[in-house]
Amino acid sequence: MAEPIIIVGHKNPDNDAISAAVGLAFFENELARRQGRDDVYEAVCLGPLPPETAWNLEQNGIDAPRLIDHVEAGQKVMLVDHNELKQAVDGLADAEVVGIVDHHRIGDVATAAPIYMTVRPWGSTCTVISALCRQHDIEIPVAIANVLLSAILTDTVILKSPTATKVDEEQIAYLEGITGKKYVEFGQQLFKCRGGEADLPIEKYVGADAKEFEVGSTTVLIAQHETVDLEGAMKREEEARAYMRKLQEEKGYDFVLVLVTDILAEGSNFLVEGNHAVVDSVFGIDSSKTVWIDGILSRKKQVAAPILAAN
Ligand SMILES: [Mn+2]
Repeated sequence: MAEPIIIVGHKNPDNDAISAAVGLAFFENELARRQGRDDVYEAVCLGPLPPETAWNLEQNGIDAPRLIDHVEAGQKVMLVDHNELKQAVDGLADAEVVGIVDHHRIGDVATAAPIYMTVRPWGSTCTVISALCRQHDIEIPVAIANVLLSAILTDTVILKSPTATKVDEEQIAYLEGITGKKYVEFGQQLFKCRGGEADLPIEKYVGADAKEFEVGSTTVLIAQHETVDLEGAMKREEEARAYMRKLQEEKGYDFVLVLVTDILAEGSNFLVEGNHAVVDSVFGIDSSKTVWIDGILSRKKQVAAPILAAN
């Protein structure tokens, strides 16, 4: 048997990097069989499986891709979900890249020979792979459809991300038809695998996506914590507020606002520590305690902009 052509995603793999390797290996093996080629394709990975990937592969009876840390010189490789050397497997410069399937900007991987390259500006690499299967009339088995669907959902944050496109929606609908799954529910199950809320260090909860803004002569901090488990997130409200007060005192912020955004319910809880007069007048609320506002998803457009405009 020929030595396998390996299919590999980026370092520090996410669900899309691993699911795309599994999905593309299915597609390439099927295509080779139809075309009477004896090429064999093997999905591999460069790091541990994210919890949602481990769960989903197990549910579908698919073995985890083999873990590797480098490739030998001359090894034939297909890249998924990346095309930049600094994200790629060690040794790639001396290997032979024979294909790329991706949804990122074009980086710096150079090849000696012409290759197959399918790059689309869609929400996930698995969207591209689902489209490839359909284009080639390759019927997707339920297990592989679950794998592809999972990564479209995690990469597009269940279609809520600004990176989600019409094509992602179409492929989700197609894969729902095969798997019999409802995508919102499945997406929620996947995000819940991350466990997240209870284990997240509080400085990440508050600070992972925090930005300073100048409001008049003062500086404020506006942070956003996105979740699919609002109840779990709000169990940590007191801890979050204590950390917000600490930040406010240390940095001299006029106020610290944390939006706890439920991406499924499409709204946000407003948590304010410090001088809440500005937030109150802009949004017509009393933020001395937590207030929910429907429809608030974007810190930039719906929160920071009106607060800055009010001064
Ligand atoms: Mn991706």
